[in-house]
Amino acid sequence: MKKVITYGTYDLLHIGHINLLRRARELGDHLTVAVSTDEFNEGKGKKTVLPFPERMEIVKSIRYVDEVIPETSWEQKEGDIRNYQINVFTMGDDWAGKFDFLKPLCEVVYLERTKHISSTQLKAELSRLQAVHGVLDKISRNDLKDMITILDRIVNLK
Ligand code: C2G
Repeated sequence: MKKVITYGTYDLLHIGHINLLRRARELGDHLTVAVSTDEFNEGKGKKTVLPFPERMEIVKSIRYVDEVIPETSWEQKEGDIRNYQINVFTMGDDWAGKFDFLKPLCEVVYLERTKHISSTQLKAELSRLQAVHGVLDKISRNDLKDMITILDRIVNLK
């Protein structure tokens, strides 16, 4: 059995993650995903929206994933590759070259990253929407109607 491993935060799951996991699984017959713990993410300077147990459960429920383990440190990869008899290590190519030191232990594959989406972008979009809602909550319905009327007149100025 050809075993594959990949590592990541997997916060606010999106199509970029799914594309990665699908292609990672296609590299072998079994995919293990090491999901970053909240503590490890703090070390990465990443504040996640979803807590670690939920991110683990979500990743485990994906059809391409056979096993999930915690990622608690940068140094665990070599041990994981040995302990789980891994044949292929893979990551998105935003990490290209960063894990070549694993080449003596297993195949190292960098998969093309899905463009135009990231958990960071989704978080920024969510906070923008919250800001808009925050403003709208402070405006009465009548004031909002007046503003729409005024905007309508401006837009339809002949
Ligand atoms: N990814 C992708 N396309 C995107 C976003 C992410 O292919 N649009 C890939 C990343 O390259 C990574 C995986 O999805 O391989 C998980 O991405 P993150 O959750 O952002 O993981 P990251 O913070 O990069 O953690 O030890 C390695 C680290 O834990 C990687």
